[in-house]
Order: sequence, then structure tokens, then C-alpha cells
Amino acid sequence: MMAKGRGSASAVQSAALLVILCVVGQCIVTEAATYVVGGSGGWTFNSVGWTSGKRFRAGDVLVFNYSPSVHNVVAVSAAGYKSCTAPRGARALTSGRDRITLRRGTNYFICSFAGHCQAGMKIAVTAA
Ligand code: CU1
Repeated sequence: MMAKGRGSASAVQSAALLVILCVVGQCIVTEAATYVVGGSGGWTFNSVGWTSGKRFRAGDVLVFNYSPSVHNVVAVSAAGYKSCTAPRGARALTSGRDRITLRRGTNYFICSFAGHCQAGMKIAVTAA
């Protein structure tokens, strides 16, 4: 009888622990999710629609996968995003698998290879 009682208490403790781990796990995922831009297709033309329906938070990480011989990633302003122009002296990321942590507000990225941004190789990512 006593053993059964302890067993029940232990089962309750296990259930409580599981809930706490799940909650903690969810918090971690919520605070720093990682997104592969463009999904399996990667960072390429017509990436512009990729953000649709997604909710981003400051601290989330975007992974840009692409071939560095034909693309790059440049962070730009809203104006640069609209006009598809990188600011003078802008540093282009060129590793082919760049990771960028989102800041609160709207983060703009384009590919600065000629014509690529105009072909939809641009994304505006708003992080809450
Ligand atoms: Cu490109």
C-alpha cells in the first residue's frame, strides 16, 4: 500500500517535470527560432514572398544558403530595399551560408548582384 502511494506521487512528479520541460522548450524556441530563408530552395530569385505568413521575433536567426559565386546578402535600409540599391561601402556577406540575427523592427536584405534584387531576391523581415 505504501509502495503504491509512493508510486503515484512519483508519477505525478514525472508529469509535472515533463510539463515544465515542455514549457521551457517552447520558450527557447520562441525566443530564438532559426529560419532557412527560402526553405529548401535557399536564398534565390523570388525570395521576396518567403516571409509571408511567418512571425519573426528579435533574436531569431535567418540562415541564407546560396552559391557565393552568383549571389550575396546585403543588409539595406527601407529605401535601399525599395530601390534595390546597397549603400556605398556596404559590406556584402558572401559565405554562402550566412547567419543573421534579426533586430526588432524591419530588417531588409537584398542580393546586390546586378538585376537580382529586381528579380525578387530581396526580403523585408519584421521582427516583433
Ligand atoms: Cu543574387
